[in-house]
Amino acid sequence: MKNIFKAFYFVMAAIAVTSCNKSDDSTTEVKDYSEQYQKDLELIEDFLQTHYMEVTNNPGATDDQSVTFTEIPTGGTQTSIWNQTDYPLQVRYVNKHDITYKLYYIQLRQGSGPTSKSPCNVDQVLASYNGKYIYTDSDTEKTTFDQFEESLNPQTYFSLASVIAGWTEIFPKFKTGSYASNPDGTISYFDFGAGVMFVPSGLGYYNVSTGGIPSYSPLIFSFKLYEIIREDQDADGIPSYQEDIATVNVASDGTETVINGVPDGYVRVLDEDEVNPDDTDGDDIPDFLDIDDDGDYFTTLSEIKNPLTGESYPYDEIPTCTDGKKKHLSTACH
Ligand SMILES: [Ca+2]
Ligand SMILES: [Ca+2]
Ligand SMILES: [Ca+2]
Ligand SMILES: [Ca+2]
Repeated sequence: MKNIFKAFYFVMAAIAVTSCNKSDDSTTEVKDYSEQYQKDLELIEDFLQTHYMEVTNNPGATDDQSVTFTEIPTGGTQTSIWNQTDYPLQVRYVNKHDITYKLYYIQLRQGSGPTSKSPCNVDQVLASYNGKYIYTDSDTEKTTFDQFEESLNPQTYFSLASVIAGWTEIFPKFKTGSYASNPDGTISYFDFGAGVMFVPSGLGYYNVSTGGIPSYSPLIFSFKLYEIIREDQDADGIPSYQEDIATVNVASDGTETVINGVPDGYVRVLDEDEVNPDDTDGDDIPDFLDIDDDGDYFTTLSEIKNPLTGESYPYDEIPTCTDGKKKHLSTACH
């Protein structure tokens, strides 16, 4: 039963990704991930060392927290992105394709406000963004970039479960802000999370050429997180972000440290030979895809139902068992 459900989920995910592909997509031979990553990292780090950035501060306007990149001219005194300290370069290490990716990103602003919240890595986001790819100019042999897409007034949400891995990994680091409707029907956004990510092609489109981006391009996305929609992938009444039960920290050498009981905004599907810290009953189906999280043969939906109202309890009010765990996460009661 559970395996059928799991297979169904993967089919759905595959359809979602495929349907996003544009008709001009083309694929080339799949190169060795490790070799390509070294090239991408070199290009990204050279970009960071040879360019500076400028950030617009214009609260409530469309260009607030927009960022531009410019090559430092010969003899120029501008401080490179690499060396500047106004917006420290941060790194998220990501284990994928048997390598540990160094995913550089910058928080222009994390995002704040009374209803501010972070998406988990399978929620939906409403975000404006500007996409560029980095390449070596064949004439000058210098590292440069081209813009391939810009979305300033987003109308549609993207599921972080079905976009490039760079987005899936970085958006949970940011929060929404607040917004207000204007008399003319437009919306002004304030205090939203805003950032930049520098994505190796292995966490981007890799061997696919799409939407004007050549295959094997490292990408730069600057983005603003305006709003999110919580997902409940397994429809068990508990939003996926509340089925995130462990923190996984990845060190630069790829070593993973797990802190159980502390959510980190990321849930994962892992291979069957790997222990998944976000899988309570250890049946290889992580909680966010498991309709019976504790494996006691009572569905989570039935275990979190308030017998008086017939409705699901809000997460904080789900009763606990004698072992101190919430009902749907303990085989001690149901
Ligand atoms: Ca759920
Ligand atoms: Ca499970
Ligand atoms: Ca579940
Ligand atoms: Ca159960």
